[in-house]
Amino acid sequence: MTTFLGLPGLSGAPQSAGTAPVAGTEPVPGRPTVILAYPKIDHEKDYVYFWMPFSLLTLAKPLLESGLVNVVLFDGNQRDEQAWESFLDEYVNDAVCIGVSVMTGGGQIGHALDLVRAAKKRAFCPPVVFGGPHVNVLAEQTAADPLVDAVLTGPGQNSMLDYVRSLLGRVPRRLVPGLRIDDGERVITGRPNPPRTQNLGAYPWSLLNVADYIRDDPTVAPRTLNYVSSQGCVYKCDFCYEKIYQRKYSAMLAGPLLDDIADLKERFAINGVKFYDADFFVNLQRAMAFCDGLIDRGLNLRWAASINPNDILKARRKRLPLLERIAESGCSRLLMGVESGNDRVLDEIVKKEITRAEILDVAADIANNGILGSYTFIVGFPGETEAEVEDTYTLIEELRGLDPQPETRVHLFAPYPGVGELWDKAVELGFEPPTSLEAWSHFDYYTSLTPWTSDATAARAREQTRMRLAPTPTS
Ligand code: B12
Repeated sequence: MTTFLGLPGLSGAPQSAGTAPVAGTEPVPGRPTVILAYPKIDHEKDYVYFWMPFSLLTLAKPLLESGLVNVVLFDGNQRDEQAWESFLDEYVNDAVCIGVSVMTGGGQIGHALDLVRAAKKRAFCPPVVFGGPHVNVLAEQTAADPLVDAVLTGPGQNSMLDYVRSLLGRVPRRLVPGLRIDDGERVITGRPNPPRTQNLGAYPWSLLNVADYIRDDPTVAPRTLNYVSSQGCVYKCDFCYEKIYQRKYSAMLAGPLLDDIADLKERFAINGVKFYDADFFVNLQRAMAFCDGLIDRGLNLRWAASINPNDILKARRKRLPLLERIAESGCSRLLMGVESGNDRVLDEIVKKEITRAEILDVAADIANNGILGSYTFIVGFPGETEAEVEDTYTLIEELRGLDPQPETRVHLFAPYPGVGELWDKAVELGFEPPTSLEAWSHFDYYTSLTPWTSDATAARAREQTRMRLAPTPTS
């Protein structure tokens, strides 16, 4: 039994996520309500974490700041279908719309459609608008689903408020960024919503019960909270969803980020932060300033984040003591997508802009600074040979010789919709993608094998995945 099944809300115990009236977000009488829903993700076996839905906190902020609407947030990872019914009882009649966030895979689309079906059974259901990573790659297909009234492509903090304004008759629909409405008879589109994001940080935490998201993370600290401080990525890895940001990158400055972290520490007594930025270290000056700030302010936190190996090489070229400062400031773990141990695959297929030798060098540097490296790999790329896969496993073996011994995680290549040449290649080689939103709801990255990936390959990848064990559930 994993921890998330034992959480309040899923066991039927009363709890407050999203419903308690809280400072700064109390509903103002007379204002319409925007319902934001983060559907449940069916976690892979033994994965005990889910985290605060920054996808929706990011949207909620400009909505609340506008003073136009009340916002309520439902997290399906915390609360079950029965709780959704009660939530609808309380809010749906005053709602101007329901905003739903979806990523591809993990069963989230299926759970999203279940939430919407329940809402549409009501005597009154406002328009349902979908957004999120899946929409950002398959907007047209998502908008065509009969349960979906509209989609908003791109950063929601730049579009959701205008969509709400359009529903309130204050903005014409053609001016809503990223809007697409397809009712089966006609299609209405808004203006483009560029991938540049911004407006991050100082989120309306009180829409959630933050305490419910604090985790005992053995690789970080006993009271760890997640955080997202940037969006986008500047690298070109060909399999990655982040390419939809067209290598545009927006990040909070170190000062406001430190203010936010200090505030969370003060309010919720956290002692660890796990950053879920695609790459926390794109801007090296920001990263160094963040580390300095943690030390100068005496925040005494442990933290973890993702890094691209090229960030470390770049820091060396600039003679910045990046890893030293990261370690000194309390970073306990760095997550790095290594992808392959073969130079042809790294160069031609992944476009990782790094060699096997450089990876080994960078990983040794991370270990020498006492930081736990957590390295992820992908096997089963289209066109990858057995010998090339073997190189990945020998690299894993070499990395395991480091002290502290790194975590290693081997993923099977899964084509992500619309991303890069690898998607086209996979389709060419016989991968049959789902053709509707409903069909995507059954798609699971961990079991949907590409035609050229054997069960033996999948079993070996599982066997070579070695992560520090998650804590035992206490309740
Ligand atoms: C945290 C996280 C998770 C958490 C879940 C989140 C949670 N709250 O518990 C966990 C760890 C469970 C998770 C799981 C998975 N994840 Co995940 N995850 C992330 C991560 C690292 C951060 C998400 C986040 O908070 N981002 C910050 C917010 C602000 O950005 P955002 O979500 O994109 O939201 C913006 C827009 O998309 C849009 N938007 C979002 N929702 C909505 C809703 C509306 C109405 C509107 C208008 C707009 C809108 O506006 C937002 C603000 O700009 C992202 C990568 C990343 N850095 O974003 C991957 C990512 C979302 N995950 C991804 C995937 C595929 C998965 C998995 C399904 C598979 C996998 N291999 O990891 C698994 C689930 C599998 C399983 N069975 O366990 C992909 C999604 C790709 C896609 N095409 O959908 C991403 C992008 C990673 C990647 N680079 O490939 N994930």
